[in-house]
Amino acid sequence: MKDILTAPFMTEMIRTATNMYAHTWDERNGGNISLLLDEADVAEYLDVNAVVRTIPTGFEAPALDGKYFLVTGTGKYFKNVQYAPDVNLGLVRLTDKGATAELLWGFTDGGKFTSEFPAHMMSHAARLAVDSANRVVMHCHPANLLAMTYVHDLDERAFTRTLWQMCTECLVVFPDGVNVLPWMLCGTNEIGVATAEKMATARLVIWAQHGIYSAGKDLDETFGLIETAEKAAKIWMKIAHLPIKQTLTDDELHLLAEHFHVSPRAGYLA
Ligand code: 2HA
Ligand code: ZN
Repeated sequence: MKDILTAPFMTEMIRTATNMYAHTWDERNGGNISLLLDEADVAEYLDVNAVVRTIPTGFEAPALDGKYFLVTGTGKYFKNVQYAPDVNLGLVRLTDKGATAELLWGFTDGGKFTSEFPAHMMSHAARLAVDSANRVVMHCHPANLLAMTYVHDLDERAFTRTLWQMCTECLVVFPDGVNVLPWMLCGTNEIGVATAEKMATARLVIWAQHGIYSAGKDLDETFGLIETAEKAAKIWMKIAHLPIKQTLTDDELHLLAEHFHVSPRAGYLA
């Protein structure tokens, strides 16, 4: 059996959490990440029949039955992940239609997965239904996107168009745009269901006055989605109160879409 701390999925998870903290997106215990793993990859490092303990999830997600996830722990700080991965991360397998998580590694202080586990797992199921390559769900609290939710219209088309107009790259990176949830109580199955519904049509879902969810095929891509949207939000927060002389026009956005072979969300450009 190889040392799990040398597994590429582990080293990338640790690097990503560390980098998210460095970006100031994950103060204190803010934020959470879940990464879908293949059984064959896990089996190189762990005896998949050796269940350390079982943890009830409080929800059902039949589509994820038998699936393995590396996930951040509840109450754990991203800044500490690199120093004690076995305490701050856990590797679980869902069983019982998703109602039970079997812990195979980690959470060695008796801890468990993030309080946002329902939103993560339901989002995985929603994204896998539209794209079988989806592996990652990521949540964090980037300041400029959060700030925008206080002063910008929360209409999804309007919010998306503003972000697209702030940097040339945005439309190319997230042509599906951003979906927006109004403020809701976090850590519940209800916000999980609502987030997953929004994930069916976009890989970025804003939680107003709280943060953002992102989904993608790997940790880099999922991180990059947030990074790009947050950069656009930062520019908007710098300029929104100034007299605007010019912006990216819809014609220019169409030109970008054609050149980079992406399909902007239907109805979002004139
Ligand atoms: O886990 O970010 O939304 C800490 C959070 C809750
Ligand atoms: Zn949060």
